[in-house]
Amino acid sequence: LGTGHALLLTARDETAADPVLATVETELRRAARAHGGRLSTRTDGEPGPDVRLVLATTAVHPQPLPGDAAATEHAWHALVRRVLADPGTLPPESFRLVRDAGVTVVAASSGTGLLHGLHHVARDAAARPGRAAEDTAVTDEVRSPAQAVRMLDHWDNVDVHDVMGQVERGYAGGSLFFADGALRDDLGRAEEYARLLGSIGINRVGLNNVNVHAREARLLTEGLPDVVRLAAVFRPHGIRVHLSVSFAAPMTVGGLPTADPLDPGVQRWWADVTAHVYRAVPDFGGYVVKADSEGQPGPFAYGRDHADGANLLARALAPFGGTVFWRAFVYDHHQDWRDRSTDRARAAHDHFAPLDGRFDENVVLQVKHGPLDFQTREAVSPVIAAMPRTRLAVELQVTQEYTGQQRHACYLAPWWREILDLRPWGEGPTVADVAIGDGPGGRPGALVAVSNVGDDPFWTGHPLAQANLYAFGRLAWDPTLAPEAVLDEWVGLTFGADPDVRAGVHAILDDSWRTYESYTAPLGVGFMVTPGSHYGPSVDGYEYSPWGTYHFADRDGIGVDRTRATGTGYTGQYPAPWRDVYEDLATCPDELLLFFHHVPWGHVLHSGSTVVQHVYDTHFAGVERVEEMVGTWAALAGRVPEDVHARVSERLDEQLRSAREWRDQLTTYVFRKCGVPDARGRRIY
Ligand code: GCW
Repeated sequence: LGTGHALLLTARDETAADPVLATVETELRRAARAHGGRLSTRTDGEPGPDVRLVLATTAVHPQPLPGDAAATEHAWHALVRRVLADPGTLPPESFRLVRDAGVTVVAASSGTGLLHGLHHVARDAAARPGRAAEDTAVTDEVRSPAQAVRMLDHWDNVDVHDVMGQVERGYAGGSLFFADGALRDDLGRAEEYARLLGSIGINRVGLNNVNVHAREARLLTEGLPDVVRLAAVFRPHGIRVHLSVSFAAPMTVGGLPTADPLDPGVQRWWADVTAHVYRAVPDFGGYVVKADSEGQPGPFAYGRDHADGANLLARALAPFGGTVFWRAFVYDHHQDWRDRSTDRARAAHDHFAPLDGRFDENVVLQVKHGPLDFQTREAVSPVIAAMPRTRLAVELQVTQEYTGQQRHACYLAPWWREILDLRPWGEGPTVADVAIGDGPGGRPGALVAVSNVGDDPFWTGHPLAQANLYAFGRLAWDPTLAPEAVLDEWVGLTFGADPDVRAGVHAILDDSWRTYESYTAPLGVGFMVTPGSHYGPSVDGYEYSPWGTYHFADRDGIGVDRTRATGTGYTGQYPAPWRDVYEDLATCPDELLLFFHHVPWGHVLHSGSTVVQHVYDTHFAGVERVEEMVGTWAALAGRVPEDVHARVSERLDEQLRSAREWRDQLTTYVFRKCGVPDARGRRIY
């Protein structure tokens, strides 16, 4: 604004009814304090000629406007009148942005729409420093989120749990919400987090871990005051909260003898408990459920299926407009490694595809993007194409469980774009379209991700991992944004306009996901991580385990035969063309080769290299790229805040150490299995 003036126009009784409007006002005051300029509201009289930014709800009557009493009609008066006289139809989260002759008008039908508009203007200003009021380009556009439900799930526990710590797969310290076995008294950081999420357009947050332990199961009942407080933290930013619940809660919390979804007593229990939640949190979003998975209770115990289970909760939520996010991550984690016919990758489709059409309309089936488990590279889950009569959410992992655990710099937006852009039927709708509701069934689902924040001073452990959180929100809003452009925005907002910092962060992050891939598990084979922690290499760590994640390397070859012809038949879960593309060695993409096929070490890839030489080359090259990252960052000393520089340097040192370990273990393992030397004679142990 500089010395200019901002004006917030709302109708008389609107602010009391819409808490997000108060946030818009607070944000404007903060901005004015930080960057200069003044703010007026509807009742403030005579804003004068220097109004640069007007935020108005469509409930505002264009006549009279503040300042109308004065003799002169200012330019902004005419513009605001024009917009408000005919604002168009604006859904609650949309906004209209009009720029003319140095004045910007944002109009929306709700506080949330206005807040999105304000953040858009702020982002735009930060991304284009120097773009000032004299910019006279005329704009008139409506902006809306592509995806209606944009959700972050927290895997936070109230208590600290022995193996997983407080935040399951959390790499940024303890929970922002809970400490010492209770909700924090001071929710100041949670408030900052809510503000941050609101600024990137997130509109739902799952508050607790999908593995629901005893204490957390009671957030529904005795713990409800905590949920009330957290809902109040998120509400002013347009975000609704969800709880992960335990399917066994009627027994463990309610004292009933069963949790059978067809039992009337169980149905009544869920209806009552849900009504109680809504009395306390009227805008409660609903439940998130992990059932019959990795030890969590579920409907299988009663001989029921997952539609019975999900609909039980959906019917309790329906009277209040709530939604159940039911996870499709269901597989046998007690597999016998000797059994070559069972294929974990098949499990979600085997369980859920036959249930298509049986889920109530307020059930969203939440599907991990890949068939296995958030690996660095996986094919897209075949469930996404298999359930046109079901609302589907695609689940991503912002927390870097398998992608370097926020010790490695790994910018995931390029990976997410590949996933979202894939066309499950070869042509027609993309994965993003299916989640949006533009798939064959036309049912809107959601984009969901597991959050990566904690109480770490840098929020995400690795300061550069903030870019992933930012990018998730931006891609959920608009899945067609280019990953480099999103990174550019994040760098501008985070570090300012220094072109060297911008170039340096791009050099480090743009290709970092492929770099990570290059020194870890090759060609889509997955895992090879240390069991339990999932950090660092352990090539055979899971090979004889019950978890169903094998690579089957022997002296002759490596990979999992998932073909219809000779393997587990998994390729048959895809529609054409993918069922054939993946089935045939001639068309299967290199990067997924070992996910779909078991091949000899000497098999020649489309790239022209052999599998064994590919492992050698990528692993040496990956480490070299990390060495370059270290140098690039070192050169930015003094140009970014010192504490950020120190933390990133420390993480990069660890990344380099770990990448060398991956390289040496992988190349040595492969050499010892097959005895084929590196064509370039590099050091193998
Ligand atoms: O990848 C696995 C993780 C588990 C997690 C599970 C899931 C919350 O290792 O820690 O449990 O996925 O997504 O449910």
